[in-house]
Amino acid sequence: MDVDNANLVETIEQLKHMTALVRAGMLDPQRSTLVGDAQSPRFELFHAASSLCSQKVRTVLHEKRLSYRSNDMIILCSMGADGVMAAEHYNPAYVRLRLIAGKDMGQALVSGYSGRTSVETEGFDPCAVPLLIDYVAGRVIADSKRICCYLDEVSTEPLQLLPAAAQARAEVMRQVSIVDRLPNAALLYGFHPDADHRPESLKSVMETVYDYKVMALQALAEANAGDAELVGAYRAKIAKESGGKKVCHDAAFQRAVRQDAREILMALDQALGAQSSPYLNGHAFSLADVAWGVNLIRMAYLGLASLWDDQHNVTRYFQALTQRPSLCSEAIGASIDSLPPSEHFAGVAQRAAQRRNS
Ligand SMILES: N[C@@H](CCC(=O)N[C@@H](CS)C(=O)NCC(=O)O)C(=O)O
Repeated sequence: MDVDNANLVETIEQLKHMTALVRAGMLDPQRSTLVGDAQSPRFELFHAASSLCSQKVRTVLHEKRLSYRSNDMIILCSMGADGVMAAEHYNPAYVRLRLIAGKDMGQALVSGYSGRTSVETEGFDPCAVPLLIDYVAGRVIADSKRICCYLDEVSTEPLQLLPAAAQARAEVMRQVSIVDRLPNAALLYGFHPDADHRPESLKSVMETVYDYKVMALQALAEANAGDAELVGAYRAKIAKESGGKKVCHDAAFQRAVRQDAREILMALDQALGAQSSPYLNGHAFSLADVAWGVNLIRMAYLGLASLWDDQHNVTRYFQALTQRPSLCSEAIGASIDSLPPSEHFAGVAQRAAQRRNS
Protein backbone atom coordinates (compact mmCIF):
# COMPACT_ATOMS: atom_id res chain seq x y z
CA MET A 1 0.00 0.00 0.00
CA ASP A 2 1.51 3.40 -0.95
CA VAL A 3 1.45 6.42 1.38
CA ASP A 4 -1.56 8.07 -0.33
CA ASN A 5 -3.58 4.91 -0.08
CA ALA A 6 -2.63 4.40 3.55
CA ASN A 7 -3.71 7.99 4.29
CA LEU A 8 -7.02 7.46 2.52
CA VAL A 9 -7.71 4.26 4.46
CA GLU A 10 -6.95 6.08 7.70
CA THR A 11 -9.18 9.03 6.75
CA ILE A 12 -12.06 6.70 5.92
CA GLU A 13 -11.66 4.85 9.23
CA GLN A 14 -11.65 8.18 11.06
CA LEU A 15 -14.80 9.26 9.23
CA LYS A 16 -16.52 5.99 10.11
CA HIS A 17 -15.66 6.54 13.74
CA MET A 18 -16.95 10.12 13.67
CA THR A 19 -20.22 9.29 11.90
CA ALA A 20 -20.86 6.43 14.34
CA LEU A 21 -20.57 8.97 17.18
CA VAL A 22 -23.09 11.25 15.47
CA ARG A 23 -25.52 8.36 14.96
CA ALA A 24 -25.07 7.28 18.58
CA GLY A 25 -26.10 10.80 19.64
CA MET A 26 -29.39 10.63 17.74
CA LEU A 27 -32.39 9.96 19.96
CA ASP A 28 -34.12 7.42 17.76
CA PRO A 29 -31.93 4.81 15.98
CA GLN A 30 -34.82 4.16 13.58
CA ARG A 31 -34.22 7.54 11.98
CA SER A 32 -31.03 6.07 10.56
CA THR A 33 -32.01 3.91 7.58
CA LEU A 34 -30.65 2.54 4.32
CA VAL A 35 -32.11 4.00 1.13
CA GLY A 36 -31.65 1.82 -1.98
CA ASP A 37 -30.24 -1.66 -2.37
CA ALA A 38 -26.66 -1.37 -1.11
CA GLN A 39 -25.98 -2.85 2.32
CA SER A 40 -22.84 -0.79 2.72
CA PRO A 41 -23.49 2.31 0.61
CA ARG A 42 -20.82 4.70 -0.60
CA PHE A 43 -22.69 7.76 0.69
CA GLU A 44 -24.11 8.75 4.03
CA LEU A 45 -26.38 11.77 4.42
CA PHE A 46 -27.12 13.75 7.58
CA HIS A 47 -30.24 15.74 6.84
CA ALA A 48 -33.83 16.46 7.90
CA ALA A 49 -37.03 15.48 6.11
CA SER A 50 -38.44 19.00 6.43
CA SER A 51 -35.27 20.89 5.46
CA LEU A 52 -35.34 22.61 2.11
CA CYS A 53 -31.60 22.20 1.54
CA SER A 54 -31.84 18.50 2.43
CA GLN A 55 -34.74 18.07 0.02
CA LYS A 56 -32.54 19.35 -2.82
CA VAL A 57 -29.84 16.80 -2.04
CA ARG A 58 -32.31 13.93 -1.63
CA THR A 59 -33.95 14.86 -4.95
CA VAL A 60 -30.55 14.56 -6.64
CA LEU A 61 -29.85 11.20 -4.93
CA HIS A 62 -33.29 10.04 -6.07
CA GLU A 63 -32.75 11.19 -9.67
CA LYS A 64 -29.38 9.40 -9.68
CA ARG A 65 -30.89 6.28 -8.05
CA LEU A 66 -28.06 6.28 -5.55
CA SER A 67 -28.09 4.18 -2.39
CA TYR A 68 -27.17 5.94 0.84
CA ARG A 69 -27.42 5.77 4.58
CA SER A 70 -29.99 8.33 5.61
CA ASN A 71 -29.90 10.03 9.02
CA ASP A 72 -33.07 12.05 9.42
CA MET A 73 -32.13 14.43 12.24
CA ILE A 74 -34.32 16.42 14.60
CA ILE A 75 -33.42 20.01 13.76
CA LEU A 76 -35.75 21.79 16.19
CA CYS A 77 -34.86 22.45 19.81
CA SER A 78 -37.65 21.83 22.29
CA MET A 79 -38.43 22.58 25.92
CA GLY A 80 -38.35 19.51 28.15
CA ALA A 81 -38.92 19.07 31.88
CA ASP A 82 -35.17 19.54 32.48
CA GLY A 83 -34.78 22.57 30.25
CA VAL A 84 -34.13 23.05 26.57
CA MET A 85 -33.33 19.97 24.46
CA ALA A 86 -30.76 20.77 21.78
CA ALA A 87 -31.44 19.85 18.18
CA GLU A 88 -29.44 16.83 16.98
CA HIS A 89 -27.38 18.81 14.48
CA TYR A 90 -25.98 20.92 17.36
CA ASN A 91 -24.38 17.83 18.86
CA PRO A 92 -20.56 18.30 19.18
CA ALA A 93 -19.86 15.10 17.23
CA TYR A 94 -21.87 16.42 14.27
CA VAL A 95 -20.44 19.95 14.45
CA ARG A 96 -16.89 18.52 14.45
CA LEU A 97 -17.68 16.62 11.28
CA ARG A 98 -19.16 19.71 9.69
CA LEU A 99 -16.13 21.80 10.58
CA ILE A 100 -14.01 19.44 8.47
CA ALA A 101 -16.23 20.25 5.50
CA GLY A 102 -16.12 23.97 6.32
CA LYS A 103 -12.31 23.99 6.25
CA ASP A 104 -12.37 22.21 2.93
CA MET A 105 -14.51 25.05 1.55
CA GLY A 106 -12.24 27.76 2.95
CA GLN A 107 -15.25 29.89 3.92
CA ALA A 108 -15.37 32.06 7.03
CA LEU A 109 -18.00 31.19 9.62
CA VAL A 110 -21.38 32.89 9.45
CA SER A 111 -21.44 36.11 11.51
CA GLY A 112 -24.95 37.52 11.24
CA TYR A 113 -28.41 37.16 9.74
CA SER A 114 -29.90 38.37 6.48
CA GLY A 115 -32.71 35.82 6.01
CA ARG A 116 -30.62 33.99 3.40
CA THR A 117 -28.62 30.82 3.95
CA SER A 118 -26.23 30.90 1.00
CA VAL A 119 -22.73 30.06 2.14
CA GLU A 120 -21.29 32.44 -0.46
CA THR A 121 -23.08 35.50 0.87
CA GLU A 122 -23.49 34.62 4.55
CA GLY A 123 -20.48 32.45 5.42
CA PHE A 124 -20.42 28.88 6.64
CA ASP A 125 -23.03 27.74 9.18
CA PRO A 126 -21.36 24.99 11.28
CA CYS A 127 -24.68 23.89 12.85
CA ALA A 128 -26.87 23.11 9.86
CA VAL A 129 -27.95 20.25 7.60
CA PRO A 130 -27.35 18.66 5.09
CA LEU A 131 -23.94 16.99 5.20
CA LEU A 132 -22.70 14.25 2.88
CA ILE A 133 -20.02 11.64 3.57
CA ASP A 134 -18.34 9.84 0.69
CA TYR A 135 -16.69 6.68 2.04
CA VAL A 136 -14.88 5.97 -1.22
CA ALA A 137 -13.21 9.35 -1.63
CA GLY A 138 -12.89 9.87 2.15
CA ARG A 139 -14.63 13.24 1.96
CA VAL A 140 -17.12 15.25 4.00
CA ILE A 141 -19.11 17.74 1.94
CA ALA A 142 -21.33 20.51 3.27
CA ASP A 143 -23.75 22.90 1.56
CA SER A 144 -26.59 21.66 -0.59
CA LYS A 145 -25.40 23.39 -3.75
CA ARG A 146 -21.94 21.93 -3.39
CA ILE A 147 -23.23 18.47 -2.48
CA CYS A 148 -25.57 18.38 -5.50
CA CYS A 149 -22.74 19.40 -7.88
CA TYR A 150 -20.43 16.82 -6.28
CA LEU A 151 -22.97 14.02 -6.71
CA ASP A 152 -23.52 15.00 -10.33
CA GLU A 153 -19.79 14.85 -10.94
CA VAL A 154 -19.06 11.51 -9.26
CA SER A 155 -22.18 9.75 -10.51
CA THR A 156 -23.00 10.41 -14.15
CA GLU A 157 -25.76 7.79 -14.65
CA PRO A 158 -28.68 7.60 -15.35
CA LEU A 159 -28.70 11.33 -16.06
CA GLN A 160 -26.46 14.37 -15.73
CA LEU A 161 -28.07 17.29 -13.99
CA LEU A 162 -25.41 19.72 -15.16
CA PRO A 163 -25.18 19.94 -18.96
CA ALA A 164 -21.81 19.26 -20.57
CA ALA A 165 -21.98 22.30 -22.88
CA ALA A 166 -20.33 25.28 -21.17
CA GLN A 167 -23.02 27.86 -21.93
CA ALA A 168 -25.93 25.66 -20.86
CA ARG A 169 -24.03 24.63 -17.76
CA ALA A 170 -23.33 28.26 -16.83
CA GLU A 171 -27.02 29.11 -17.22
CA VAL A 172 -28.07 26.17 -15.02
CA MET A 173 -25.55 27.21 -12.35
CA ARG A 174 -26.74 30.82 -12.59
CA GLN A 175 -30.26 29.69 -11.75
CA VAL A 176 -29.03 27.36 -8.98
CA SER A 177 -27.20 30.33 -7.42
CA ILE A 178 -30.28 32.54 -7.70
CA VAL A 179 -32.31 29.94 -5.80
CA ASP A 180 -29.49 29.53 -3.27
CA ARG A 181 -29.71 33.26 -2.49
CA LEU A 182 -33.47 33.38 -1.95
CA PRO A 183 -34.37 34.62 1.56
CA ASN A 184 -35.64 31.16 2.50
CA ALA A 185 -34.95 31.33 6.24
CA ALA A 186 -36.85 34.61 6.50
CA LEU A 187 -39.82 33.23 4.54
CA LEU A 188 -40.06 30.21 6.86
CA TYR A 189 -39.33 31.86 10.22
CA GLY A 190 -40.57 35.41 9.69
CA PHE A 191 -43.94 36.90 10.69
CA HIS A 192 -45.34 38.91 7.78
CA PRO A 193 -47.36 41.87 9.06
CA ASP A 194 -50.31 41.59 6.65
CA ALA A 195 -50.27 38.27 4.85
CA ASP A 196 -48.78 35.51 6.97
CA HIS A 197 -50.34 32.35 5.52
CA ARG A 198 -48.25 29.79 7.38
CA PRO A 199 -50.11 27.07 9.30
CA GLU A 200 -51.01 28.26 12.81
CA SER A 201 -49.05 25.47 14.52
CA LEU A 202 -45.94 26.43 12.53
CA LYS A 203 -46.35 30.07 13.58
CA SER A 204 -46.57 29.01 17.20
CA VAL A 205 -43.30 27.00 16.89
CA MET A 206 -41.67 30.05 15.32
CA GLU A 207 -42.57 32.24 18.33
CA THR A 208 -40.04 30.40 20.50
CA VAL A 209 -37.68 28.89 17.94
CA TYR A 210 -34.90 31.47 18.25
CA ASP A 211 -34.96 31.57 22.06
CA TYR A 212 -34.66 27.78 22.26
CA LYS A 213 -31.87 27.71 19.67
CA VAL A 214 -29.83 30.37 21.47
CA MET A 215 -30.37 28.76 24.89
CA ALA A 216 -29.29 25.35 23.59
CA LEU A 217 -26.26 26.80 21.80
CA GLN A 218 -25.16 28.81 24.83
CA ALA A 219 -25.38 25.69 27.01
CA LEU A 220 -23.31 23.74 24.45
CA ALA A 221 -20.69 26.50 24.25
CA GLU A 222 -20.36 26.41 28.05
CA ALA A 223 -20.27 22.61 28.22
CA ASN A 224 -17.48 22.52 25.61
CA ALA A 225 -15.53 25.52 26.89
CA GLY A 226 -12.25 23.59 26.57
CA ASP A 227 -12.65 23.15 22.80
CA ALA A 228 -11.99 26.52 21.15
CA GLU A 229 -13.09 25.37 17.71
CA LEU A 230 -16.44 24.13 18.94
CA VAL A 231 -16.99 27.25 21.02
CA GLY A 232 -16.23 29.37 17.91
CA ALA A 233 -18.75 27.34 15.92
CA TYR A 234 -21.48 27.75 18.54
CA ARG A 235 -20.78 31.49 18.88
CA ALA A 236 -21.08 31.93 15.12
CA LYS A 237 -24.43 30.18 15.16
CA ILE A 238 -25.61 32.24 18.15
CA ALA A 239 -24.77 35.44 16.22
CA LYS A 240 -26.85 34.23 13.27
CA GLU A 241 -29.87 33.10 15.28
CA SER A 242 -29.88 36.18 17.54
CA GLY A 243 -29.97 38.26 14.35
CA GLY A 244 -32.95 36.22 13.15
CA LYS A 245 -34.83 36.88 16.37
CA LYS A 246 -34.32 40.64 16.03
CA VAL A 247 -36.08 40.84 12.66
CA CYS A 248 -38.66 38.05 12.78
CA HIS A 249 -41.37 40.53 13.81
CA ASP A 250 -39.89 43.51 11.97
CA ALA A 251 -42.59 44.54 9.49
CA ALA A 252 -40.29 46.51 7.16
CA PHE A 253 -37.77 43.65 7.02
CA GLN A 254 -40.47 41.06 6.31
CA ARG A 255 -42.07 43.19 3.59
CA ALA A 256 -38.68 43.70 1.93
CA VAL A 257 -38.03 39.94 2.00
CA ARG A 258 -41.38 39.21 0.34
CA GLN A 259 -40.71 41.88 -2.31
CA ASP A 260 -37.28 40.41 -2.96
CA ALA A 261 -38.79 36.94 -3.49
CA ARG A 262 -41.45 38.42 -5.80
CA GLU A 263 -38.83 40.14 -7.96
CA ILE A 264 -36.77 36.96 -8.22
CA LEU A 265 -39.91 35.09 -9.36
CA MET A 266 -40.60 37.75 -11.98
CA ALA A 267 -37.08 37.25 -13.33
CA LEU A 268 -37.69 33.49 -13.37
CA ASP A 269 -40.85 34.04 -15.41
CA GLN A 270 -38.81 35.95 -17.97
CA ALA A 271 -36.04 33.33 -18.01
CA LEU A 272 -38.61 30.59 -18.62
CA GLY A 273 -40.29 32.47 -21.45
CA ALA A 274 -43.18 30.93 -23.33
CA GLN A 275 -41.14 27.87 -24.37
CA SER A 276 -42.74 24.51 -25.06
CA SER A 277 -40.29 22.60 -22.83
CA PRO A 278 -41.48 22.13 -19.26
CA TYR A 279 -37.99 22.67 -17.81
CA LEU A 280 -35.55 25.56 -17.55
CA ASN A 281 -32.67 24.25 -19.60
CA GLY A 282 -34.56 24.01 -22.92
CA HIS A 283 -35.64 20.42 -22.56
CA ALA A 284 -33.51 18.35 -20.14
CA PHE A 285 -34.34 18.19 -16.44
CA SER A 286 -31.40 19.86 -14.66
CA LEU A 287 -30.09 20.94 -11.27
CA ALA A 288 -31.84 24.28 -11.80
CA ASP A 289 -35.16 22.41 -11.91
CA VAL A 290 -34.27 20.49 -8.74
CA ALA A 291 -33.50 23.74 -6.92
CA TRP A 292 -36.52 25.64 -8.23
CA GLY A 293 -38.81 22.63 -7.74
CA VAL A 294 -37.95 22.27 -4.06
CA ASN A 295 -38.20 26.02 -3.51
CA LEU A 296 -41.49 26.59 -5.31
CA ILE A 297 -42.97 23.62 -3.43
CA ARG A 298 -41.85 25.17 -0.13
CA MET A 299 -43.32 28.53 -1.11
CA ALA A 300 -46.62 26.85 -2.01
CA TYR A 301 -46.61 25.11 1.38
CA LEU A 302 -46.09 28.48 3.10
CA GLY A 303 -49.09 29.92 1.22
CA LEU A 304 -46.91 32.02 -1.08
CA ALA A 305 -48.03 30.66 -4.46
CA SER A 306 -49.89 33.98 -4.80
CA LEU A 307 -46.43 35.49 -5.48
CA TRP A 308 -46.54 33.92 -8.96
CA ASP A 309 -50.32 33.90 -9.58
CA ASP A 310 -50.00 36.37 -12.44
CA GLN A 311 -46.85 34.79 -13.89
CA HIS A 312 -48.02 32.21 -16.40
CA ASN A 313 -44.63 30.71 -17.18
CA VAL A 314 -43.88 30.10 -13.50
CA THR A 315 -47.38 28.64 -13.00
CA ARG A 316 -46.82 26.20 -15.87
CA TYR A 317 -43.32 25.40 -14.62
CA PHE A 318 -44.60 24.68 -11.11
CA GLN A 319 -47.24 22.30 -12.50
CA ALA A 320 -44.57 20.41 -14.47
CA LEU A 321 -42.15 20.20 -11.54
CA THR A 322 -44.78 18.86 -9.16
CA GLN A 323 -45.21 15.92 -11.54
CA ARG A 324 -41.59 14.85 -11.36
CA PRO A 325 -41.48 11.65 -9.22
CA SER A 326 -38.30 12.69 -7.37
CA LEU A 327 -39.84 16.03 -6.32
CA CYS A 328 -43.17 14.36 -5.49
CA SER A 329 -41.41 12.09 -3.07
CA GLU A 330 -38.48 14.13 -1.66
CA ALA A 331 -40.11 17.56 -1.47
CA ILE A 332 -43.91 17.16 -1.52
CA GLY A 333 -44.14 13.80 0.30
CA ALA A 334 -41.41 14.70 2.80
CA SER A 335 -43.08 18.05 3.58
CA ILE A 336 -46.43 16.35 4.19
CA ASP A 337 -44.79 13.79 6.46
CA SER A 338 -42.64 16.18 8.46
CA LEU A 339 -44.37 19.59 8.60
CA PRO A 340 -47.75 20.61 10.04
CA PRO A 341 -50.62 20.38 7.50
CA SER A 342 -51.04 23.46 5.31
CA GLU A 343 -54.38 24.32 3.74
CA HIS A 344 -52.53 25.94 0.83
CA PHE A 345 -50.83 22.67 0.05
CA ALA A 346 -53.89 20.40 -0.04
CA GLY A 347 -54.24 20.46 -3.84
CA VAL A 348 -50.52 19.84 -4.47
CA ALA A 349 -50.51 17.02 -1.90
CA GLN A 350 -53.59 15.39 -3.39
CA ARG A 351 -52.22 15.45 -6.93
CA ALA A 352 -48.89 14.02 -5.74
CA ALA A 353 -50.67 11.22 -3.86
CA GLN A 354 -52.75 10.36 -6.95
CA ARG A 355 -49.62 10.19 -9.05
CA ARG A 356 -47.86 7.97 -6.55
CA ASN A 357 -50.84 5.61 -6.44
CA SER A 358 -51.37 5.46 -10.20
N1 LIG B 1 -26.27 26.91 2.50
C1 LIG B 1 -26.61 25.79 3.33
C2 LIG B 1 -27.72 26.18 4.28
C3 LIG B 1 -27.96 25.15 5.34
C4 LIG B 1 -29.18 25.47 6.19
O1 LIG B 1 -29.46 26.64 6.48
N2 LIG B 1 -29.89 24.41 6.59
C5 LIG B 1 -31.11 24.57 7.36
C6 LIG B 1 -32.18 23.64 6.82
S1 LIG B 1 -32.57 24.01 5.13
C7 LIG B 1 -30.87 24.16 8.81
O2 LIG B 1 -30.01 23.38 9.10
N3 LIG B 1 -31.70 24.70 9.72
C8 LIG B 1 -31.67 24.41 11.11
C9 LIG B 1 -30.81 25.35 11.89
O3 LIG B 1 -30.24 26.28 11.29
O4 LIG B 1 -30.69 25.17 13.10
C10 LIG B 1 -27.03 24.63 2.43
O5 LIG B 1 -27.55 24.88 1.33
O6 LIG B 1 -26.77 23.49 2.79
